[in-house]
Amino acid sequence: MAPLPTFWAGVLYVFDILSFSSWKSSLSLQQPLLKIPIHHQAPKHPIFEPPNSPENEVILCDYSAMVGFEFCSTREDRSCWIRNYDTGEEYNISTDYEKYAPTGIKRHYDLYASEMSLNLDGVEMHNGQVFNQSYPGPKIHACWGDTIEVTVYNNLEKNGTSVHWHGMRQFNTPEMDGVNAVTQCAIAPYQSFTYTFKAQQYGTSWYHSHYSLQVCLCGVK
Ligand SMILES: [Cu+2]
Repeated sequence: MAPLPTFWAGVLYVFDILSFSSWKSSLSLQQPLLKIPIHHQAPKHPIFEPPNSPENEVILCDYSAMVGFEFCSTREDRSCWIRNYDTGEEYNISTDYEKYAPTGIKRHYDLYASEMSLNLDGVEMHNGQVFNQSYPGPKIHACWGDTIEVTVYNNLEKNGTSVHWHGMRQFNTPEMDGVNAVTQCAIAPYQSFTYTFKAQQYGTSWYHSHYSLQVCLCGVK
């Protein structure tokens, strides 16, 4: 069997964005979780520091749409996420997230699929496929219950593409599952498609192209 012809990199992780050299400036807007300084946050807004993360890698959540709810998670104990102290209602580690999730905010990201030279294992590959000129691609952060909106621009010269958000159930949004030929047509070269779905499940997962052998074009969310 022929080796994979190309590698795609990108990731939809729920954390930070790595440095992308020349792409850095244009992508800095893609850090919606970092743009508000902590000391400006009302205490009721959850502030989550991912384990072992750099000091500035802090995720700020916004549940202001949920009147009466306050943050009940602490650095030492994440079993409770948010709580309405008047009604006792909670979103916590025991909540069935297949059915219930908080209401957060919308977070937008842009992914640009393109080709570049990659040397991942000592062999130069001239037609590597990457997201945002980076391997792996940018992390995508969101808080539980946020709406994630990602516009994928296909700048691949000769390939269609689509992006699958691994680990997301896509309940009520099956058309956003990113499986070309099943839930959507491939995004044609130099066309774009915007995926919109709710972060119903929390945790860390990855995103990847679902077009033929492009599965290695991936990232973390
Ligand atoms: Cu997958």
